[in-house]
Amino acid sequence: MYMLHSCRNAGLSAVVLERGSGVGGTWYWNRYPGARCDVPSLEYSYQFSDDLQQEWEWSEKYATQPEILRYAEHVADRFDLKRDIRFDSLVTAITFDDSTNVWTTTLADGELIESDFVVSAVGCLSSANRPRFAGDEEFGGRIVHTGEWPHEGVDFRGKNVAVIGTGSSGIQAIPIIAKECSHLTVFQRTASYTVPAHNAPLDPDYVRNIKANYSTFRAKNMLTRAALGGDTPTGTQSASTVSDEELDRVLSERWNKGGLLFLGGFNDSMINETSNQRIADWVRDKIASIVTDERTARALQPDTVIGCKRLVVDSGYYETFNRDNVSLVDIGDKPIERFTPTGIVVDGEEHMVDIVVLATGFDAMTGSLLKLGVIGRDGLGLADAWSAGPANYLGLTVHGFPNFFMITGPGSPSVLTNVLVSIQHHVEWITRAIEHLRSTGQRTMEATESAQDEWVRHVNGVADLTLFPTCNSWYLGANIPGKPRIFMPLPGFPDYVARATDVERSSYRGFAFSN
Ligand code: NA7
Repeated sequence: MYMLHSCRNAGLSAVVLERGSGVGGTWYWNRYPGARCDVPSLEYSYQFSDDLQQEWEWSEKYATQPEILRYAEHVADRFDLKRDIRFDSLVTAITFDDSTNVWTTTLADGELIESDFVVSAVGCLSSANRPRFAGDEEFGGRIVHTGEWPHEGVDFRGKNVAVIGTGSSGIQAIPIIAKECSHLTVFQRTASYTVPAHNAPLDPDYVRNIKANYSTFRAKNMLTRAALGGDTPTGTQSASTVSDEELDRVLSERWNKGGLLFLGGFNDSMINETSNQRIADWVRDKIASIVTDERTARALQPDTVIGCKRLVVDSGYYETFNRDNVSLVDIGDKPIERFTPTGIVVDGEEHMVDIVVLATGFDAMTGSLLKLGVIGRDGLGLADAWSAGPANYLGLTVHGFPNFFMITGPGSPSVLTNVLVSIQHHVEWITRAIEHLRSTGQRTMEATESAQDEWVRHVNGVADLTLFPTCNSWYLGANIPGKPRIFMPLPGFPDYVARATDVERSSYRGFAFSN
């Protein structure tokens, strides 16, 4: 939506093609109970219009999916965006013509649309991962995926429910479903670390204060590693050297405050194994102190690096396992054997189930991009170009694909940041690049192979300085069988912005232009 607005401001004619029937992207599809943003509302919002950020009133510290969807609707209406958004428009191919330098986009109904530029805004977590299980076609109940939730909702009353998956979506949905259903069985392959949200209605004085200084607040956030939480600076100590008392003091303070900045209590949580281990031990103890059944508590204690998979922010997750109508089935060592017409079998035991909720995540970062069927110069397919992983330059462009841009693509900080801030940065960078082409009378720009190779080395080099590559996360593509194992996002927002700005100021070093 911001790309469209920005194109209009630059005097370009643009059309948005959207497979959904409404705006909102991730907030349009993920309507499962408990769906909520893990970035505070006053930060997870557009900042391109001061009028917009002054007039919109968020009700809670962390906004729910319906509230964010209402916000997206409001933005679309306020800036009259819908007249250039074509809903229910599934893109099946995007092909570059080398002789005319024109892109042709094909829709599922066969319609062809020509353009000079294509900008992908398909999102990082938008291609649902729907694993198949033996016998699932014989299952007599209902199977729903959190990322493709039915618009009319799901009635759990009186039902035996299974949730498969304990990432952010499962962890948000589980406490709500547990309160409504007859019995909930949680099938957990890997335990996640989650910290409480301590969500609450927003204090009007706090909101007034932020709104009075919104640009300073935004600017401070942009200077942090994750473009998030500038008012809560990262600690200056190493967790590896502080006393047990100091460790407990810092982590308790962060835990009681709640949210993703928990790991920012120390300056080396994600780069120092000892530090990470001490923080993880502290959280494991916390889990044991909340969950009353010892066996369940042990199963809920993760043994991986904390923060390696995206930290989750919850409301009453661990407490939910103290309910009589909730049970945990650990499928880490003994996977689901099969579905039957009436349930799910693990280790020879059938768990009776009426509704299965797949909270099994997404083919992250590249899934939706590759589904676009992009064919670049010389007939090169994006899927072929990326057979060994998503090689690109600045996370914005790909060698062999002139005038094709990605918003929050792999190779950029994207999912490691407040993504609204990353989106804004990319939209503005892309708009200026197009304006540069027009003002210099050139037709196309394309990343050179050497600039791209160097960028790939840079992204890998930064990731290797951290503990991120140590577990089977979706950042690495490890959740999708057969996907190349490459750390896709680039940690560190300010350094990234500096590099992207530097490229721009050098008249686009690393790009080749043609007329
Ligand atoms: P995630 O974080 O990818 O979580 C998916 C969960 O589903 C995770 O626990 C997976 O276990 C589990 N999973 C995936 N496939 C299977 C199969 N085949 N069998 C059993 N369990 C499986 O997705 P979410 O939707 O929760 O969150 C995605 C992001 O959205 C989140 O980080 C926020 O940024 C918003 P695994 O860990 O792979 O062993």
